[in-house]
Amino acid sequence: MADLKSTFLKVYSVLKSELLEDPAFEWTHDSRQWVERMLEYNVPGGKLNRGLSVIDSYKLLKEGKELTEDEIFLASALGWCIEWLQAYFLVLDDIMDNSHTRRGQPCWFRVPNVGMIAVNDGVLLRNHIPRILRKHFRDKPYYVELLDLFNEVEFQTASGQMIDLITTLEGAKDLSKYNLSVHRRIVQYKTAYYSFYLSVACALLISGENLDNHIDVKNILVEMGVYFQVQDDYLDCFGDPEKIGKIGTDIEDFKCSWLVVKALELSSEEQKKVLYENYGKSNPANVANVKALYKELDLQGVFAEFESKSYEKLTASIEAHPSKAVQAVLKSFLGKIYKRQK
Ligand code: GPP
Ligand code: MG
Ligand code: MG
Ligand code: MG
Repeated sequence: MADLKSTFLKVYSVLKSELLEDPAFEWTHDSRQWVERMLEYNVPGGKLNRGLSVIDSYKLLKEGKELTEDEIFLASALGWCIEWLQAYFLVLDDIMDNSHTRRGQPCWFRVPNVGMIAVNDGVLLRNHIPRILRKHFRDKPYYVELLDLFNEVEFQTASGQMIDLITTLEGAKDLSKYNLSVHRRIVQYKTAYYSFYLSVACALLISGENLDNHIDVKNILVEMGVYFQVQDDYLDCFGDPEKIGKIGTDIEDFKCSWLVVKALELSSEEQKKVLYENYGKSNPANVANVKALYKELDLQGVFAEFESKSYEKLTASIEAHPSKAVQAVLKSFLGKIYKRQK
């Protein structure tokens, strides 16, 4: 595993060097230095689960057949495209969510002299993906499919982000608009496709598979993605910022988080009043009141219950899949996120 990660990180260095020499632009010392610093700050510092999963899944799909060096490089390059996509989303999401820290450091837009240049850096990160794909996959029979996949998943994510943002306008008017089906729609689109389906879809494409034949796999991964974002919502309030590397802002931001939805479901009229009066305010005293109510309602216990139920359901749907190789891919994903603390 440590070995896989170091091979993966070497591919990052190769891709970074290529991007910094991209012949489509006339580089200067300053421009190259800016992009290099921006990449180092935003691309390789996460858990790398999404990226590493492309290699993992590809191996499992090949059922024990040793991968060639070339195959490992290509799977890694695709893994990095997903990490680039994630970096692009996070740089912009942190501006939109007015967040403070990410991966244990200040959000990129909060770094002195970066500010709103971060918006263009996000655009650049996004544009690096087709540059990488063009350089390494242009001659592959699945090139068009790959471009199409990244485009579709990006569209779904941006649409999810849009509803994540506009739903808060409705919530601010009337908090009772928040419910589990509104929440599900948001998280399915903003998180599940790019965080779960995309890695496996990339592995399937380089294995020569047609994605239309794997809708069942997609459905299971989307369910897993929903579960993953519920964990993210939970950790936003109950996680240790030292471990998750970020300070939560969902309460301040009026987000339709799984926690507020559950709180609305379980509250008495009295408790609802506390929510209505304190949710969506940036004053720390208001935030503390919301957190105290969450504890009073034992949302930690409600979440623990949800977590084990989700695990059981996901395991059952994975075991119903006809292919043992696909089962192994999906189980490996689930194992990586079950009861995660970060
Ligand atoms: C996670 O939401 C969703 C994203 C990071 C997708 C962003 C999409 C864009 C098109 C910018 P979140 O705000 O809960 O994540 P976090 O808790 O990590 O800030
Ligand atoms: Mg967000
Ligand atoms: Mg955010
Ligand atoms: Mg979050």
